[in-house]
Amino acid sequence: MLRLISGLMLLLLASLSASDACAHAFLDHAEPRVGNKVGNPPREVTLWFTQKLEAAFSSITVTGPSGQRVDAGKARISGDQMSVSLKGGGTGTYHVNWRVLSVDTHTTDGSFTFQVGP
Ligand SMILES: [Cu+2]
Repeated sequence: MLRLISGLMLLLLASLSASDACAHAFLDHAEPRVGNKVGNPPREVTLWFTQKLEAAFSSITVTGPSGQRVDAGKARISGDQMSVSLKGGGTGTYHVNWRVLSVDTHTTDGSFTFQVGP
């Protein structure tokens, strides 16, 4: 019984220190840039992260000024970079929502906006 408890304690300590040591994948920068204004609807949105991504569990959705989805669907992932093509949606505020699984097996998500207009 004592052996079982000390074994569990070791497991707990190991998982705590693992989550402390790991950095996760956070958004480093994006194109169009976070919060920026661009003249024309971009053909695609690209995000760069602080860690490499697992392609199977990483996704982006982009909604246009009237709340409609403007992303073409499947994100393309290469290393620490994720892109999705856009269908275009006029001028106004675009919302980008991302969710990624990094190679350290942790999931992170977030969102930002950019503007399209003169
Ligand atoms: Cu992590």
